[in-house]
Amino acid sequence: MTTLGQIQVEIPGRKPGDPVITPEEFSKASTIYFERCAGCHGVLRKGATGKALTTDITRKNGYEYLRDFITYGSPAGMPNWGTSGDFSEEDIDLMARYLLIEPPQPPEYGMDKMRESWKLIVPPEKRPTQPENDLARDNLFSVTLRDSGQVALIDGGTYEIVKILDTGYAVHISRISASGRYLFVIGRDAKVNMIDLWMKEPANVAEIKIGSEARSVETSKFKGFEDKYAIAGSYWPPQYVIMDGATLEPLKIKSTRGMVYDEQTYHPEPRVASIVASHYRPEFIVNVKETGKILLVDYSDIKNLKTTEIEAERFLHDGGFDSSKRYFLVAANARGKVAVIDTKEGTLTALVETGGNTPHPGRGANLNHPVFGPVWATSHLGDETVALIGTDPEGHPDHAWKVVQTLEALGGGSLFVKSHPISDHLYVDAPLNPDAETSASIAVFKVSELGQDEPEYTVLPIGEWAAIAEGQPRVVQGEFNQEGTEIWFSVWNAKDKESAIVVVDDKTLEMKKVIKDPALITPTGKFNVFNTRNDVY
Ligand code: DHE
Repeated sequence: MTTLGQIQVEIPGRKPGDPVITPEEFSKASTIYFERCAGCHGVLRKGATGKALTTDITRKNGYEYLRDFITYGSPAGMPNWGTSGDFSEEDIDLMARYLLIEPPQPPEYGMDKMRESWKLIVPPEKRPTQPENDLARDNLFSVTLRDSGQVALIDGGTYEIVKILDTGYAVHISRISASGRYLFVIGRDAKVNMIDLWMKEPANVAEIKIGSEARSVETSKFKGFEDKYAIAGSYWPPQYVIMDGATLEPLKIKSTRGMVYDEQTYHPEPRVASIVASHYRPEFIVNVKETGKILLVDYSDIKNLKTTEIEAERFLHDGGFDSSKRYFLVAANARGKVAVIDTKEGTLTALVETGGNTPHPGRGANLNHPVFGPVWATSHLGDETVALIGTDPEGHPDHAWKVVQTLEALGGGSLFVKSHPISDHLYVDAPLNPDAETSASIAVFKVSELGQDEPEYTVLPIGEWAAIAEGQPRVVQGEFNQEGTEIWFSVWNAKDKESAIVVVDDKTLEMKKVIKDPALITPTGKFNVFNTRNDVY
C-alpha cells in the first residue's frame, strides 16, 4: 500500500524489466500524476485530451523520449513542465520512470463513502425564510481561488469582496440554483460545497465528497423542479450522483463505465465532463468523455431513472447552449468536432467539424452575426482559429450547424470565448499560449463588423493593465456582469505572487477597474450569478 494524495492505493506488482522505484517515489509520482497529468491523460492513462500513456506505448518510446517530452512539452498542448520550472529535474526523472510501470487504480467511491463525507452544516429548517442581506445577489461573481481552495464572492457593482469561503481544492466551476439562492461549487478533489446566498453572511450549508477527482456540478432548472436536485459528475471513479437540492444528501449514483459508442468495446474510465440542466425537459445533460455518449438523465422520477443515451463523438469536454437555449453544443475536443443536441426533442442534431485543432469553448459565446444571424463561437486550444457555427435552423436554414466563418485571433492556447446579448464584442483569450505577452492579452472582435472579409481584432493588454511586478500571469476567462456592460478577466499568477481581476468597459474597451487583494490567490473561473443561472453567454 502507498498513498496517492490522501488516497491509499496498491503498488502494482513489479514486472521483470520495470524501472526501479521505491514505495516513497511511487507514492510521490502517483500524486504528481494524479494532480498534474490525469486530467488530460486519464487515471488509467488511456488518453483523451492528452495522448494514451499505457505501458505498451511508453515502453516502446522509452525513458529518454518521456523525459524530454515532459521537459519541453509540445505545441499540441502538452505543457513544458521542465523548462517552465514547474517540475525539477528529479521530478522529471521520476515521472519518466513512473510512466514505464503499470498505473495504480484508485479505489471506488460508493454510497457508503459519500454518506460518510456528507455534512449538513445548516439544515433547511434552520436557514432564513427570506433574504437576510441586502446584497445585489444577482450581480455577485463567484470567483475560483484555485490554489487556496476557496471561492471569493465579489459584488459586481462595488467590486468589494463580500466573502471568502473555504471549498474543495481548485474549484473548477460554480453553478447557481434556479431560484438564485444556492451556489454550488465543485473542487478538483470532488468536494461539493453548497452556499446559501440568503444568509446574513453567505455561508456553506452543506458539503459532500463525491469521488476522488471531479469537474462538474449542476442543479435542476425545469419548471416544477427548481432547486430540487443537484448533480455532480466525477472523473474518478467514472460516475455521477444525483443529490437532494436542499441538503446535498446523495440519492442515486450511476456509473458511466461501458462501451465506446462506435467501436462498442469496453472502456473502464469514461469520465464525466460537462453537465448542464435542460430548460425544455426535467433532464440533466451529462457528457461522457471517453465513450462519446451524451446522457439525457430524466430526474422526474429518480427511483425509476430513465436515461436517453445519444451517440455523439468521443472525448466530449465542455459546451453551452445556443441563444434560444434549445440546442446544446459540446466540443468533442480531441476529435475536432462539436456535437449539437436538440434538448427539446432529445436527439443529436448535428456533428460539426470545427476545422481547428481541439475546440475548447467553455460555454461558448452567442453572437448575432450581421450576415448569418445567430451563431455560437468556439476558440481552439491548438491553433489561433475561432469557429462560428450557425444556430438558427428556422431563420437561416442553409447555415444552421455549419461553420459559417473562421476568425483568426491571437494564437494557440485559447481556452474561453465570451459575449453577451447586448454586447457588440466577442472576447477571445489565449492563456496557454507559450508567448508571455500573448497569454496575458485578449483579442476583441466587433460583432457588427464580422461581415467584412478579414475582420480585424483589437488587442487588450489586460496583463499590463493589472500592473503586476512579479511573475508571468496569464489572462483567463472573461465573464460579464449582470447588465452586460462590463467584462471581468482573471490575471492568474503563481500562488505566491500577486494576481488580479481586471474589469473592462464593454462599450469603450477601456480598463475600468483593477481588483487586487492579498486574498485573491490564483483567480481563474468567474461566474456571475444571473448569467450562470440563465445561461447567458
Ligand atoms: Fe477546466 C470548465 C475539465 C483544465 C478552468 N473544465 C471545464 C469543464 C470541464 C473541464 C469538463 C466543463 C464543466 C461544466 O461545464 O460542467 N479542465 C478540465 C480538464 O480536464 C482539464 C483540461 C485538465 C485538468 O487537469 O483539469 C482542465 N480548466 C483547466 C485549467 O487548467 C483551468 C484554466 C484552471 C483550473 O481550474 O485548473 C480550467 N475549466 C476552467 C473554467 C471552466 C472550466 C474556468 C468554466 C468555464 C466556463 O465559462 O464555463
